[in-house]
Amino acid sequence: MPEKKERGTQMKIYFAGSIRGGREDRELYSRLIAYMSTGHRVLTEHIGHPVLEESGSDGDIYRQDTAWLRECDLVIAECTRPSLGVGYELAYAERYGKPVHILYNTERTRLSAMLTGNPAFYLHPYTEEADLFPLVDRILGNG
Ligand code: 6K6
Repeated sequence: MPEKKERGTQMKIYFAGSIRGGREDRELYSRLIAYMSTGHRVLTEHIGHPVLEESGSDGDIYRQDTAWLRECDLVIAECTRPSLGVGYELAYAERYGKPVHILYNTERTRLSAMLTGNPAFYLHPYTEEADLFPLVDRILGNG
């Protein structure tokens, strides 16, 4: 993972990634969250944790995550691994006027037309993980 330059205003980032949709990309989420956390605050840093504790009820999770979605400055979602929860979060963020950035590996997924066809979303197709870090810098205004 490249070292990140610290510059600009600290933002509150809601990072979205699959949980019950499948944890295959968990380590990628973790690397992205670590990278974004230098200089910014990731509200959902647990998305990259190796073991997720089921500490509260599903209602608690919904209330906390929707509160963070209303509070955040922007949403960055890694959507290669399809997840109903992430899809819901993207629509929720759109409803609250939040900028939504969608990262997806075009060699591993054909993203839903409900995302690629939505002009409100910023789409960021990629094929190499290394390309993600400069991409994230551009999204966050660091590069
Ligand atoms: C532990 C094990 C399974 O679930 C947990 C705790 N669950 C969650 N904690 C926090 N956020 C969650 C949880 N489950 C889903 N989310 C939110 O939905 C996250 O913000 C993810 O971006 C998204 C994942 O949705 P699914 O449908 O893949 O679970």
